[in-house]
Amino acid sequence: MKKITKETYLNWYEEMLFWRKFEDKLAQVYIQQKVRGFLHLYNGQEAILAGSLHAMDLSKDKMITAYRNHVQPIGMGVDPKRVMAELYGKGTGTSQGLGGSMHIFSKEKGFYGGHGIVGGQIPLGAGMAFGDKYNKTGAVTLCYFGDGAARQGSLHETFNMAMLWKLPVVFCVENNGYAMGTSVARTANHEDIWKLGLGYEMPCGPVDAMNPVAVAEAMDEAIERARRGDGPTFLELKTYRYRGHSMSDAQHYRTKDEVAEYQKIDPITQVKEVILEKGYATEEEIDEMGKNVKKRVAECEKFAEESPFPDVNVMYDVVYDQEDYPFIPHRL
Ligand SMILES: Cc1ncc(C[n+]2csc(CCOP(=O)(O)OP(=O)(O)O)c2C)c(N)n1
Ligand SMILES: [Mg+2]
Repeated sequence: MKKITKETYLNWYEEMLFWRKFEDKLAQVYIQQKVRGFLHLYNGQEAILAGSLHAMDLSKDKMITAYRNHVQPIGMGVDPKRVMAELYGKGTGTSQGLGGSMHIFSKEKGFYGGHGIVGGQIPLGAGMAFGDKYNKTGAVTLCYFGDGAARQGSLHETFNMAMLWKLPVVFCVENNGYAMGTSVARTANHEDIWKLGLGYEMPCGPVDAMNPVAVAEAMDEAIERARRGDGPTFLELKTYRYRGHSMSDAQHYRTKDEVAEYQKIDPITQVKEVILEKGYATEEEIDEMGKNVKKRVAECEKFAEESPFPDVNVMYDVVYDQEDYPFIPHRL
């Protein structure tokens, strides 16, 4: 694995803080109704992305995930201003403002969405890996989904075929304890989701996903396995989301104390503690990083605010269009 150095820790700290503050800003502008529709935030789960990016080869590896998808494309190199603009529904957004929160996408940077159908991305991720195996690109796909999605039948069909064909994919369940408001304990006979891999003899196991080092190590082993042609791995990334399922979640299913317990092992705080302990930076330098993050978020907000909405005709460029289709004329 690439060494985890002082630079790694400093980068992790600043980037995780940026993702956190970017999402906090989204929550704020959502309440002001500048961002509409659904909004699912990633606060608390940032170590998953930080650890994964460390282990990936960003020149070719790919990522696909569910609807909690604003910060992953940023991590993979998409301009955060364009992600914020997409959420505002602006023409400068990653999908010209037509996709919105759940549908960030960038083929150029290897980020394949952004999927609102729970578990829909599991077979799609395997399909991407099939393409890479077929075309011998050497790329690996990281396919993320929630604990709720892990109970979909499509997971089992996909696991079976991915193992049969030894596809270069890492299946990652982000177990944050709840599927909307339903706890893992209430949905299955056992809570060790990683054990679903055993039935397919797929290498699998649990990972402390509040810690980017643990994620990077597990991910590195899984990616290397996939890259050398030995097939998929199933990782249960044990994490926690501080905010509700979406902005409309009243969170009656858990206590504030439970959230506070997890905040004690917050990934950003854990990284900050290592930085201070090892003398990688002083408190003042850390404050400076915080200020820089604030500035970066403000730039994204300004860009999104000032961008124009897409021209109304744009929406007809992305729907099926056939001259003799028997509908009323749909060109404006
Ligand atoms: C096929 C399908 N069924 C139901 C829904 C409604 N739904 C959206 S998210 C969700 C829960 C998913 O749980 P999990 O994957 O753990 O996600 P989390 O709440 O942690 O984001 C459900 C049932 C959906 N979007 N798609
Ligand atoms: Mg969940």
